Amino acid sequence: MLLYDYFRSSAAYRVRIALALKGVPVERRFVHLLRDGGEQKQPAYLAKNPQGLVPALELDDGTVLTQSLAIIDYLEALQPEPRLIPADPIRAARARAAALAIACDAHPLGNLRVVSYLQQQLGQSERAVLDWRRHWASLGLEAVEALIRPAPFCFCVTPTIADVCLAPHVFYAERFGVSLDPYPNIRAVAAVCAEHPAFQAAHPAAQPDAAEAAAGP
Ligand SMILES: N[C@@H](CCC(=O)N[C@@H](CS)C(=O)NCC(=O)O)C(=O)O
Repeated sequence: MLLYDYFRSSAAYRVRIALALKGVPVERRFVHLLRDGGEQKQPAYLAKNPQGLVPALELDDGTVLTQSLAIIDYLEALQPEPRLIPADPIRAARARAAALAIACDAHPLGNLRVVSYLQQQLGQSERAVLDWRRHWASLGLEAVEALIRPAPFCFCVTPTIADVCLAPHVFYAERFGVSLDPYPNIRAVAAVCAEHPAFQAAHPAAQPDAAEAAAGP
């Protein structure tokens, strides 16, 4: 399988964590979201994912899956262990709720195309865009803080889909200067995730395209 990836993409980071947790090997192709006007908007990538977003997962028969949570559902069906959706229906619903609070409610508002539109089409300043990012990232953290019950991961002794979505959101929030001080539950879970080898392997700083970006102009 081939993962179309970008080191700083929260959505791709979710898929990298799920792949690492399940021990599913993939090849990777890096789609640089900023280079040459955005490689995600170029015809070669749009042929894979017409939505022009990463991640995408190309299967060995050429089928392309898009949307991080749909890709993670596929991985869960392909390789059920370790489970990312708890067996208990209430816990499963809660883990999904935390994941969706991040992936559907908070993350899209900080996405590159959204903030580029704010700046380039609506003439908002860098400062206003930073405030925007922090505001929506914080609301996402508030929502998750109230939902999770660290055990020591969000809901269980092992990571679930909630942790898979939370770690990238924490990375994003901290990158833009949001403090985790008001969120003790999230701080506890983030610390446990930071010690877990799958989360470490998936971290943006550990990706080959991060090194390339650092070495670039
Ligand atoms: N809901 C999608 C979101 C994918 C997404 O927004 N990806 C971002 C990076 S995190 C992207 O490709 N942005 C490119 C752009 O905005 O042009 C998913 O979960 O896969």
